[in-house]
Amino acid sequence: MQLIENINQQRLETLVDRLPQKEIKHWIEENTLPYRELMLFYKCAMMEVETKVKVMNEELSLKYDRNPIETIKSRLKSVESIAEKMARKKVFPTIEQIEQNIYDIAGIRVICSYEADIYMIADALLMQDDVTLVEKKDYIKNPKANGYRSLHLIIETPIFLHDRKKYMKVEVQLRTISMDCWASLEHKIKYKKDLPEGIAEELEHKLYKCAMLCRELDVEMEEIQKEADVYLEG
Ligand code: 0O2
Repeated sequence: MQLIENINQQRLETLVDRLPQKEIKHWIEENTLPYRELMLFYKCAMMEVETKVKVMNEELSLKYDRNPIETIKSRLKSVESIAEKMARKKVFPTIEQIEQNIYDIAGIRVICSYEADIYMIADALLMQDDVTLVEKKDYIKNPKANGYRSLHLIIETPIFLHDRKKYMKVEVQLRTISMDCWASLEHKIKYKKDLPEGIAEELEHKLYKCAMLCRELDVEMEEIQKEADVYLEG
């Protein structure tokens, strides 16, 4: 930190252009204490949001007699992944710049039963008066070219420290079981070494077809649930 603060802004800009991921990781390691404190704040924010989602699930499962949420997973972004993103986005290596530019350090993944549940949970979360929407990417209404579907929200929420309140950003990814299944497997396949060009394209095409099947499955299952609801309510 000291080292970075002693460098003037202009030098820093030239430096950061050349800063490879390895050096950013080294900077993080040299600034262990402020970095660890920042990570602790993100961990607290993650816990806050996870609790909010769990509370909603409890309440909604009583109301609808079924759990709209299947699983909640949370993770703090790894040092390697933060360093890679900082290098890619040319973020200056300071604690403030990390906070201002990297939005997905604290991440919650909410796996819902149906697509309708995703929007119900997202709306309910955004209605809470200590939650502010920073960014929304709806890859369900607008899937990515490879077939990836999920609703991504970046929200800001306060954490209450012993002497102050601090606002932190948390990424919330909401998806159905089949969207999650596809994304997990696609991630594993995609990051499995370099594939020859022709093969890579062929696999991408097959993965896209699987994404469409997952979409069909979501629609069908939701229809079946609706049919069952008619009998259960009646
Ligand atoms: P991890 O380990 O999950 O954190 P950028 O990261 O700069 O490209 P941004 O805005 O962060 O941009 O990206 P976006 O579109 O909001 O998506 C980021 C995260 O969504 C990824 O995190 C994945 O978790 C997930 N994601 C997005 N696209 C895909 C996809 O095509 N396939 C799969 N399997 N997951 C996807 P990270 O940062 O990659 O890693």
